[in-house]
Amino acid sequence: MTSGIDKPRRAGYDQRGIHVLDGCTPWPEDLAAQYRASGHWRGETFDRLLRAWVRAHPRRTALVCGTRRLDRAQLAREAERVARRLAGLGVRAGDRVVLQLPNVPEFFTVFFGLQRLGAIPVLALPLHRRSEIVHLCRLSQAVAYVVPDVHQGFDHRDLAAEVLKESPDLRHVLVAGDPGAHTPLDGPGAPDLPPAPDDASEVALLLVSGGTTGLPKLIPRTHDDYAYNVRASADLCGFGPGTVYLAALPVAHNFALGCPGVLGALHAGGTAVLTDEPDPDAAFALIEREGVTATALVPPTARMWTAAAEWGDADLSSLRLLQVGGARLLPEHAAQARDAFGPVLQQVFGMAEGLLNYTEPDAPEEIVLHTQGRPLSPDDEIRVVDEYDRDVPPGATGRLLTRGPYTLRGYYRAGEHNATAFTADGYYRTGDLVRRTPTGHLVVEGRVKEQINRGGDKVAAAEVEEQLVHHPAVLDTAVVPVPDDLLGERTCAFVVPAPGADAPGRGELAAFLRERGLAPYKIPDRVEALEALPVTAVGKTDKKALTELARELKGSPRA
Ligand code: OOB
Repeated sequence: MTSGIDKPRRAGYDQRGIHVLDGCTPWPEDLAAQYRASGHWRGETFDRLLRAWVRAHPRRTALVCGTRRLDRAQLAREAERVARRLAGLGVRAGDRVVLQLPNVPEFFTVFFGLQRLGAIPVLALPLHRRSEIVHLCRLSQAVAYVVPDVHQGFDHRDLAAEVLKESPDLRHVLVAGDPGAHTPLDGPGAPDLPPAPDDASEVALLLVSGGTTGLPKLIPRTHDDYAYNVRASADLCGFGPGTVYLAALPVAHNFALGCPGVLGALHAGGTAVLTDEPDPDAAFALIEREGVTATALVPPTARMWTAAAEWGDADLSSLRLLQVGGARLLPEHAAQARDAFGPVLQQVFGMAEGLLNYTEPDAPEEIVLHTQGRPLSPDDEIRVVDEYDRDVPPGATGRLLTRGPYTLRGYYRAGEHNATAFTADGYYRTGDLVRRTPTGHLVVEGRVKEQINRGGDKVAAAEVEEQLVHHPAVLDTAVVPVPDDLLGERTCAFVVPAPGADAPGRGELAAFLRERGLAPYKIPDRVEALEALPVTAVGKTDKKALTELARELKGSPRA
């Protein structure tokens, strides 16, 4: 199954002759030149960066996970071993590999192993299931899929067996742990490796977007742009050799990976502690034990930590930076966190697509409590516009458009979607409604995109709707957010039963969606039957009216 290994290939093409950047939109040359000239883009690949990090401090601890500790030299050696293993299986530069691992060291040995080969990790989230993974494998034409054996009671080997059947390009499933019927990640590999590709303008990784349409999109991040994302974030957050970063959010997500995240800690000469248990009991014990100095949370977890810190007696004095982002943090919750943890709070408004906004570590309290931060780069271009793309007056709320040195110019292989997701001059339409303060900080006021933000987990309404209409008793459906005290929002699905059918209840639809392989966090929290969906004057489903209705129904008994 390793056809074409020895075929000579042209630079930039994978072994099937597909251009690696096929479907990726490069930055215009003049802007690329500007980003290089200003030192944002330094021509360094992640493979080179890892080597530099090892040379600087080979014995310094890179990763801690439970009782396991890897220094930088060990991390690089393990990555090289994975690279040989994958090369032995025929994985080559430019190939895509879906990586679905939780917060364990193997995530990084595989990530850097792929970087060594010039192969491209597609970073699936641990909670993604058959529907998402098959889509990611097909869209990226992945040749391999890397999974844990069992994680949080879910057997990823069974999932992988199903994915294999439905993904024509997928040749290998590699398991970190007990491989079952698949290939072990550990094992013999190629005796030699080809030279590491060294073009930093190539794609280094593909991140999964929160999505607004039927299926998740892939976000190409180049070495140049993502290394800048990591370096500039680490600088702004004051990361250094003494940094001990606790990754309590999934490292497959941009926030914990590179904002500054684990990669930022490694870049700065620090250490990353990996955990899958963000609950305060487990996390506080780790903070004490490892002397954690920085971490990142979504708002619901931040609230749990705040409550626990107010009552508990854990020694959290090592903590210098508590980042909260991914969803709206109410000012009163921000104030409570500040009271519980001291002046260490930082708000982060970011997106896998690129643009990052941070409140500065020395920002006045007013800024930290009431804004979601300021763009990271002096070359981040921001526009706040109305529905016709006209700039709104200063300080008014409008739609956020952005372009810059680490914001994508197009989703991967998504020509049609890109035509509406970007302006003609390359601004990304974030779908967020913001207002800009006189200091240049942004306040997130809402969104125009049809996405539900379930405590940081993003649910594209259309993706759930497209699954629901497959149910024989569902004629039509619309999924909208409902406010929720803890998660900020939950999902409500309105369903119109098919003629003659009884409206299916939540339990039945949840089982149906699980069966169809949808990630568990996308399953509607609430289901309401309607005779017909309300429509707007132009005949489209009136989501505004439905969102209002969901709000009103909130207190009533659930279906
Ligand atoms: C982060 O990335 P994604 O790709 O999961 O989600 C991006 C979207 C934003 O467009 C916005 O709608 C929402 O999540 N969001 C926030 C927010 N941070 C993100 N909404 C309100 N307040 C905030 N602070 O979520 C992400 C990526 C990198 C760093 C941090 C978060």
